[in-house]
Amino acid sequence: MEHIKNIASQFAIQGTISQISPLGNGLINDTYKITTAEPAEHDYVLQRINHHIFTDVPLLQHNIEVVTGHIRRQLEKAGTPDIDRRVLTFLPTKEGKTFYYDEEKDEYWRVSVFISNAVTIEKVDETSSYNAGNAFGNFESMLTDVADQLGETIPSFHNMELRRDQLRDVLRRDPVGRAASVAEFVNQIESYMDEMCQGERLLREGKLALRVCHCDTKVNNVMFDTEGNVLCVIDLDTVMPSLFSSDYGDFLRTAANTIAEDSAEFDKIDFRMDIFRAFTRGYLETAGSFLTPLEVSLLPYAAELFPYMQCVRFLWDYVSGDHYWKCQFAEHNLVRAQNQWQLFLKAREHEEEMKEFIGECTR
Ligand code: GN1
Ligand code: MG
Repeated sequence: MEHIKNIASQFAIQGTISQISPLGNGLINDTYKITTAEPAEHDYVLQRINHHIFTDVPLLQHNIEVVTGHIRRQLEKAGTPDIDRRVLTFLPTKEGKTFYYDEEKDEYWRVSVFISNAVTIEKVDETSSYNAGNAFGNFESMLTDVADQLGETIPSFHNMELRRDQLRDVLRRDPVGRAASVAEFVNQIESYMDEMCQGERLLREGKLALRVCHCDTKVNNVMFDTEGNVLCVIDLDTVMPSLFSSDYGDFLRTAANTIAEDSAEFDKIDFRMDIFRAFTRGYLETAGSFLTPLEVSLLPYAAELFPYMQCVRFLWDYVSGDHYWKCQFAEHNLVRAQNQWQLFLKAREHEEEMKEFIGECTR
C-alpha cells in the first residue's frame, strides 16, 4: 500500500487520504478507491492502466480528456445540474498530465473523481437495456461534433475486414494444427463474409463515416443514481472512432444472448427480442437524432455483425493456439466461436422482425 499511496500523491488530490482499498471486479485494469477524511465528493478512483492491452497510454488518455471535456462543456451549456456526477473527471499530475508513469515499475496510473451515491447494474432486463440504450445513444450524440482528432486505442478494433484477414492468415499458417478440424465451420462462416464486411465497404465508398463510439457497451458500464436514473457512461478506454454499428451491435451481442457466451448448450441459444426491443427503443430515442437513414436501415446488420465478428475472433484465437482469451479447457475458444455462430444465425432469423420494430420506432 505504501507504493499505491505514493502513486496517489502524484495527483492533485484535494483532502487527506484516509484509506485506499480495491474497487470493483474489472479484469483489465486494477482499480482502487481512495477515501479521504473530507465529505464523499472528495473521494477518488485510482487505476493502473493495462498497457499490455492499451499500448499507447498517452493516446488513450488524450481520447479520454477530449471526450470528457467535450461532454462537460455540453452539459454546462445545457445548464445540467450535478455535472460532476454526469461525466468523469480526471485529475492532473504535478506535470499537468492525466496519467502518471512509474518508471521503476513500468506502470501507468490515473485518478478520477469518485461518483458518490451511484451504482452499476449487472442484471440484463428490459429496464436496464432500455436505459443503457438511451445512455449510449446519448453519449454518442453528445460526441457527434467533437473537433479534436481521436486515435484508435486498439487499432481497427471493430474492423470486420481486419478480423477476416487475421482468421484467413492464421488458417494458412496453422501454427498448432487445428485448421483442418475447423475447415467445414470456416466454409459456413465464409459464405457470409462479404455481406458482413459491407460496413468497411460503405465507409470506403463514402456512404458511412466513422463516429466517436464507446466500443465496450456492457450494461454495467452505465452508472445510475440511487433512484435508478442514468448518471453517465464509464469505462472509456475503448472510446475511439468506429462505425455506427459498434455500440449498438456489441450491446446486443452480450445482452440478447439467452446463455453465457462460452456455454456449450447451443440448443438453448436464442436472440432475445424483448431485450432487442427495449434496447433499440432506448437507443433510438437519443441516437435517432444523428443516425443517417442508411445507418438506421443497417441496425439489423449491426445486430448480426457483432456475434459474427466475435465468432471469427474466437475462432482465430483457437486456431492460433489460445493466446488472447484465457481458456479453462482445450476447446474453450472453439465452444465460444460456435456459441457466437448460433447467436448470429438466431439473430438472422429475427431480421424481418427487427426491421419492422425499427420502422415503428422511427416513424
Ligand atoms: C474482450 O475483456 P472483455 O470481456 O471486456 C474483448 C471484447 C470481446 C470480449 C468477448 C479489448 O472484452 O472485444 O467482445 O472480450 N476486448 C478486447 O468476451 O479485445
Ligand atoms: Mg470492460
